[in-house]
Amino acid sequence: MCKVAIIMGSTSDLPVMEEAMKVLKELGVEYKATVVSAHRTPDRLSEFAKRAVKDGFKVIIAGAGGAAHLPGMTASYTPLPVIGVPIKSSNSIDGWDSVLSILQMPSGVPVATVALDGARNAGILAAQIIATSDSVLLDRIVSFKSALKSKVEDSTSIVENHKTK
Ligand code: RP5
Repeated sequence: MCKVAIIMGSTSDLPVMEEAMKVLKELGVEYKATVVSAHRTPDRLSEFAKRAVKDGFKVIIAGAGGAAHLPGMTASYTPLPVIGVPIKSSNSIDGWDSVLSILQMPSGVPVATVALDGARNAGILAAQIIATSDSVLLDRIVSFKSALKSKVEDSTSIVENHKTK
């Protein structure tokens, strides 16, 4: 059963949201992805969000651009944690509209908002949430973080030995 649902407002969001899929695959976490538009398919949104627990999901990643109401409205329907990905879309004013729409939720209805186009972090955060009750996945996350650390440590000599022209 897929524990992570990835929803996005439009197929045009896919190039950004694919980064969440890639990292979840890297970490061995199965996901189910689909398009749900808050404004254009509101019934589909409420149906999806209301049955998400029954469908076995543990966390939802929702990405949208412009007047991005998908993550917040999803969070209003479900007790599951929702991670919001603001997207710099074709109808966006530099992405700020999307960032603020997703970030500025009213008290009581949180959406864990990642950076603009930050779908990779959304995938990592979703995996970390699942890993709180999955020790095998937790070990994978520890290795993943350790690889990040090694990459930085291995790169320090580039700066330390750099000679300006
Ligand atoms: C939002 O409007 C979608 O999430 C997308 O980011 C943006 C543009 O959608 P399309 O016009 O490309 O379908 O609702």
